[in-house]
Amino acid sequence: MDQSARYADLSLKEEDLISGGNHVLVAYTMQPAAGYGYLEVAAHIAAESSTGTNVEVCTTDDFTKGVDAIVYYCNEAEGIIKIAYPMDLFDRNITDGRTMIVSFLTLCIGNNQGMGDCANLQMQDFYMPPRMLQLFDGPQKDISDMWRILGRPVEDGGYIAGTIIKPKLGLRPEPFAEAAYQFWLGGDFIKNDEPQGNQVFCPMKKVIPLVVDAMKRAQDETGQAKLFSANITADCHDEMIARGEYILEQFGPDADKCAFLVDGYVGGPGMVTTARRHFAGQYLHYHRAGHGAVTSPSSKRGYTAFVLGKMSRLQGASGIHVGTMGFGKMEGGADDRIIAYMIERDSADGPFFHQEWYGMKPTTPIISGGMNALRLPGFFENLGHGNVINTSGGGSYGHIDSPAAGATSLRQAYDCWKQGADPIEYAKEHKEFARAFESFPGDADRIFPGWREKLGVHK
Ligand code: CAP
Ligand code: MG
Repeated sequence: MDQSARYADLSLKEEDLISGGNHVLVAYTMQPAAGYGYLEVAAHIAAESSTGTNVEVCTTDDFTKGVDAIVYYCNEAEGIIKIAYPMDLFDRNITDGRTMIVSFLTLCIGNNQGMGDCANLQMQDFYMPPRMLQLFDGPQKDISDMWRILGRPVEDGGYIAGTIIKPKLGLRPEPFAEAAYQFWLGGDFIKNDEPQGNQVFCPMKKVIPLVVDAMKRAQDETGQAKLFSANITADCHDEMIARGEYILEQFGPDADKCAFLVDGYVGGPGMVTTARRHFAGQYLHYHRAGHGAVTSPSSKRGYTAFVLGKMSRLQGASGIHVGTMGFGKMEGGADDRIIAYMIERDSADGPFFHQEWYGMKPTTPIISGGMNALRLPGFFENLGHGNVINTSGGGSYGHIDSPAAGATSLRQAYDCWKQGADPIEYAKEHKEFARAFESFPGDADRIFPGWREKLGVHK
């Protein structure tokens, strides 16, 4: 049934919808199934995503039609449609009137993901009007809180050298804590790897006290504050609360130095908001493991990594993994810097919509995945700054001297870029950075051809 007469109005102007302030705008790539018209399917998507279904129903009244989602842009040649969703469609808390990402998802990326007349549909960008922004939690803590703890300027405080305890799983409490201590002798920030929690061979109630002790010893030895990001991911709300409360109790006077990690993609919005609201005083670290199922460039459904990042700021993530923009091991490219700019700036352009954030705190770009000291200078050059948290697991524990040397090499990579120095010349004066070349010879050969001769390394 062609519903375009009701659910499409291509005369609507985007600037009018934005100035009206009553609509969430969404841009999708869309391909209809064979045998269906482009506008027909777009209109059906708007119907299924708001007030309709695949047929007219007798219960629809005039008020209902007033909250129809409307296709206002539909370009088959580009494969792009844009839909305006009236703000009132979205669910609001009975507790405090605020809105929720799960409602945005269940409408805008819900039934429309499995319609028989639609071959694929992927959200590329969305625009939140000012009033809707006010109804999201947004971040409570941000990178400035980390810079403050590290004794740095709270603006432009610079690069936070981090790692992930590796191997991903398999360490028992004592070697786990030792790995943390060894990195903290050179680095700032350590996270649980995304699957680490309360495995039987590394119970949380055994390993966390040892991590706290390792942090204290590293702080005493270096005279520097250290940071940890503890994973509280769990299916059950009560379990998450129990984990978080236990961890805070163990960190005691250093509890402000402990962020909480949530595997936000697999855990979902409920889990993210549980952490955001119950532990509002902790930096909320959003790990996105699994997101590639929908965000991979090979996917034509769901939403993009850009959309995931933008949603995480609304949910209140203090920081989210944004990929390595082609410089690390995961999928992505240099243009992914647009994700970082959208979550860290107060005014930014997405692929389809400009977004003003009206002072909502920024979400830190967290850079992770195959990174090491050799790959970082190019990364910083592409992004244009180093106000990020970088977690280099292999890049730290794979350094041939020590995890601390690995950490120092990461920090030196930032310093090298910041100075605008030539990495080879810089390596001649900085041992740990130089030894990163020997630690990761494949990367060194690819990024710095001829490095052996220039650095006098002959084996
Ligand atoms: C990186 C990592 C990160 C992913 C996250 C891992 O380890 O800990 O979870 O890279 O990817 O488990 O692979 P390495 P993203 O530093 O040893 O690669 O940040 O793109 O979500
Ligand atoms: Mg990991």
